Amino acid sequence: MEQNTGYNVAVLGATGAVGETILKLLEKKEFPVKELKLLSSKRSAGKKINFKNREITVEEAAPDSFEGIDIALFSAGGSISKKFAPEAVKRGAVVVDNTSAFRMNEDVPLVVPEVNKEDIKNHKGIIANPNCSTIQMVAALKPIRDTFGLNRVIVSTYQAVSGAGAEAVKELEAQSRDYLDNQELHAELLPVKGDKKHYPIAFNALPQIDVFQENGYTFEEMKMINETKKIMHAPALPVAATCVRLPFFTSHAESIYIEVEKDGIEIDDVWKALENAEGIVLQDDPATQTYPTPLSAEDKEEVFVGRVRKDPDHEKGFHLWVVSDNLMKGAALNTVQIAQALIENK
Ligand code: NAP
Ligand code: 3JM
Repeated sequence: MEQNTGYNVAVLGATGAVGETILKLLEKKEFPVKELKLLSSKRSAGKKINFKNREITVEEAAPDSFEGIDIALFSAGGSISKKFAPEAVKRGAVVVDNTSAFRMNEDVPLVVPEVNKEDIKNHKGIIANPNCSTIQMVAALKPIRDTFGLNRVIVSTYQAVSGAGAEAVKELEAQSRDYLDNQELHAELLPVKGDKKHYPIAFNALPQIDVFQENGYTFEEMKMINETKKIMHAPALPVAATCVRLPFFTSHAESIYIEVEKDGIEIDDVWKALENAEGIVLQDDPATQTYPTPLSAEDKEEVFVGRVRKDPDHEKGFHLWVVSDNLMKGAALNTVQIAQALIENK
């Protein structure tokens, strides 16, 4: 049923992996939607999607699609955001953008509500949602930094294929079947659509997510590095990243090495800081083999932390294992939480 009160909401990229999850969450969280507009490319225009027992027809995105829209949730890729965000803002909408298009712009807040919700109020029409791998990492680092200070971060990621979109999920499915049937593998998409070479992801590990930069890091790695500093308001924090794609469908896992500022910190202290933190669930008990995995985190809203260990050689060094559903907290949930915070501020 249509509501009379609430906000006119547009979802750009509504037929994609992130867009579909956004729709599920708007419904589950009872986001106050008055009118809902579902936008995609020409390919999916005309498709019908169910929202709150109502069929909504997907429309091809155009500048005028944003007429009368209060909140626009974008997840259709960076170039599409660059094209449509100014059009939406011009028409009075606030855009929550899931792409890397505006994240590092000075006048665009980059927000993980548990970490820097207060930055939302500085927006000038666009609020950026960070990269999936960044979100779960800063959510786990925030309580540690607040309690003990933070001197260094080194992360290696183990990322699910759904982070590369619905087509990448299909590629892994097809290659897995072909591999088990002793057939030739067809790699047409991963590691990066449009890059020169493609490698099979099935039964493999690809140390390239997004395109290479001049410094030898990939763009995904540089997103983690630069976004972490921006969200945590810590421009001088040393951060290094290695991002790897693995053949599972959902949830990113991260092995994170940190050095804290304070002396004399023990594992118990880190556990305590994490246990009380918003959005974090500690799953850490070697005696019972308790730790999070990509499968155990699937469809969950929280960021799960386990395997907290003290570095054998560095008194202030710790190692953590952090897992979260990349389409939930990593993308759609964080977007919806930003939209919720936005309407709370009003
Ligand atoms: P996806 O499954 O490939 O879906 C892409 C969506 O964008 C589809 O709805 C598609 O519509 C739409 N689209 C494509 N070209 C368009 C165009 N020219 N005009 C309007 N709509 C267009 O990808 P995804 O995994 O959902 O990711 C979408 C984007 O979200 C990514 O490109 C990335 O920038 C961002 N993302 C962010 C995070 C994060 O960590 N914050 C994570 C994943 C993705 P059709 O059905 O018509 O093709
Ligand atoms: C996650 O613009 C594009 O082609 C999308 C690339 C992309 C991004 C991005 O840079 O926006 C794919 C998957 C992300 C992201 O969240 O950074």
